[in-house]
Amino acid sequence: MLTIYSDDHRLHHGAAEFYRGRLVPCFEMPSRADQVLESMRAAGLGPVVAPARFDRAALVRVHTEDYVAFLETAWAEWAALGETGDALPYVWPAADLRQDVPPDHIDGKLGFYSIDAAVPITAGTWTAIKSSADCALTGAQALVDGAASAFALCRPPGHHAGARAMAGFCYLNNAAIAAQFLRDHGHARVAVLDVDYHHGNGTQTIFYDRGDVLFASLHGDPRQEYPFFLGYADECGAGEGLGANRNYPLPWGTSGEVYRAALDSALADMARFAPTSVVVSLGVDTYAEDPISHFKLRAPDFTAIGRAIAGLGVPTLFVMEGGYAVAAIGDNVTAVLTGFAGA
Ligand code: SP5
Ligand code: ZN
Repeated sequence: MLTIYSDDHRLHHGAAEFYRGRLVPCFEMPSRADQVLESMRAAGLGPVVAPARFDRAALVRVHTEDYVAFLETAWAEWAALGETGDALPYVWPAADLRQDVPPDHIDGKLGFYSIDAAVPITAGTWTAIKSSADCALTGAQALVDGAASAFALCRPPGHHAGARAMAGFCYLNNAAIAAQFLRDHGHARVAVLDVDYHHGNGTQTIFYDRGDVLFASLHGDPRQEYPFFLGYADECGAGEGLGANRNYPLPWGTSGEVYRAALDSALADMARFAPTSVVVSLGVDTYAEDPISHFKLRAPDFTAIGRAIAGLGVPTLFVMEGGYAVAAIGDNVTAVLTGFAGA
């Protein structure tokens, strides 16, 4: 399987995120991607190539023009204040406030264009997130060119990012950008399967009213788990997208066995949709030892996930999302991909 990877991810290294009243070190760190790359190479899963460069037209197919412009210039505007540490938001246009006027000042913009405070912007963030999106686009291009599968080793991840909002370590929604690219290049129906531990709120909202992109997600129940305010089972899509959104919230403590039963249901939804290609938002933060999550999956469960996805028999792009047990992240990702390739 072709892997697409760029060293540019190392240019994004946030110092801290806000959690329970304190700034805590970021769980989303460069060593994550390094570990995945090392395991992929050790497993001999196929060639690793650098991404091609795509222009911003592919980004603004799913993100708003003003949001992409914000991401491009945020660090420069922050640094112009004399700040040298990471840019972080501190005020948001929540209920009762104006949500229709983007502010001019960077402090206002950071809140206007975000959902939470787990999205540090550093000097190298734009370069890293652009390269991460290019990895996903290069993988999508490989499918357009006839590949049966590809793995975009994206970092930073993307599935919490909405059309005009960063959140949960995510800035550009790599999976959504890739899915839209597939739609724009001959794929009539694209299914996005999100197996990250957290609900892919960004991907859901981007495609919620569309019938040409199915979104199916298994994740920690939002009653208990981030992002809390989306990801319930009764969110089924709207308008032409009615029926093309499927959420499988699962409780803390979910075992591999229970997880696989839910996955089979999600895969059945996808099979009925008859996709021409599949994008998998591949998070392995469902792992039993993950430091911020509460499912109980182990390596054999990851192999089984890959094998089950292969059962769809459709060209498939894997896009890296979360997974914070750094020592195991590479082996867990490799287990999914070898399970898929060996099926
Ligand atoms: C892509 C992805 O997986 N994003 C996850 C974002 C989760 N953000 C909230 C995490 C809360 C951190 N909890 C720390 C618990 C330490 N014991
Ligand atoms: Zn996650």
